[in-house]
Amino acid sequence: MHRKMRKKAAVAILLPAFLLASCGKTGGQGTGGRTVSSASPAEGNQRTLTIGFAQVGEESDWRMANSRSIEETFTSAHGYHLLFEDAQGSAENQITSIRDFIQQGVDYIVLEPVVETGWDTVLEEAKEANIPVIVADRKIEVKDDSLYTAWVGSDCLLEGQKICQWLKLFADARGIPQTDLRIVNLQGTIGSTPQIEREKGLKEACEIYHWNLLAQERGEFTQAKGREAMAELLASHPDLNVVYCDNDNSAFGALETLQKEGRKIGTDLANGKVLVLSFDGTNKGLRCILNGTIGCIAECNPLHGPRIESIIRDLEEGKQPEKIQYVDEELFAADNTVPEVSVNGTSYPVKAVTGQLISDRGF
Ligand code: GZL
Repeated sequence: MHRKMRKKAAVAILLPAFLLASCGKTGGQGTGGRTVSSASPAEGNQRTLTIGFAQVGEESDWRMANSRSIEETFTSAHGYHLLFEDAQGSAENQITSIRDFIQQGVDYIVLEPVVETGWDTVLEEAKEANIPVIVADRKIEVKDDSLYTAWVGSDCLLEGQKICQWLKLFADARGIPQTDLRIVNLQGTIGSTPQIEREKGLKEACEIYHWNLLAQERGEFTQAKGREAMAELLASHPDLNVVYCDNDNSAFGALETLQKEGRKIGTDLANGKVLVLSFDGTNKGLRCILNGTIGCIAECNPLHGPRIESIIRDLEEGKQPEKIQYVDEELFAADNTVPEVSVNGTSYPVKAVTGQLISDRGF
């Protein structure tokens, strides 16, 4: 059964009748609204907090792990009533959900924005309703940054800079001239922070190392679009030898197409193999490094539930959380050909992927 259906079914079994009635209220037009945790008497003197969470969608393994982290954190046992809205990739749906949350008088709004722009008006409405907004994962661009209380997420520009440093050093180590790198980019959702910042990292490196960025196609962070985009790129640029994928799922799609078209995949560029690079570091992505089909992955950590809860707890205790909170992330490769990379004077170790490393990770 589809996850959303399964979750609704679970909610239908577990929720008292009065909450079932409210289930429909959390779903705006076309959004996958559901009440995930029912209100419950909070422990001690803590009041039950109602959290309105506007999620991007279900486009990738990363997103599913991110949603699980939110649902496992904001449970009724922890004193929360979580209203979970899945926007199915539409920022318009998220705006509708935020208005629903305001109408319901939630205690906090948590927004993981599809794209960076278009939030000023609806966040003004949340501010007028005195509802704090916490932004996570991707960033927002607003005229007045008092419209949100704090942001927590990844430095996607640093992710791009790290993986490009790895590529530069890897080519040097293998005796491949930098100008022999012929790169295509499978872009994530256009206008999203990871797409903007990972592209910036790539284009900076192309400028510095004189790489050839042959073309960019929209992979939309999904396996299906990654498959299609890779087919377009192979047709227009059969001489490509590096595929820079904005996330693991689009990389999985690219790998399917490359294999279907009979292209050799791996790190041996000197012998005509196509080198695939990616972001996220999901379990499946790391297994691709282990089997030699992805050369390097820059981690993008999705486990934001506890980080968001820490911000909320600070606010409940009258403390002011840090406004911008970046999470620390790793760089993964098959071996130690490149033992570390340096970005803006800071060194980052490269982690060689093993079966143990994969089984020890949380997503
Ligand atoms: C990154 C996150 C991106 C992931 C993708 O912060 O927003 O969206 O890299 C996900 O896997 O779909």
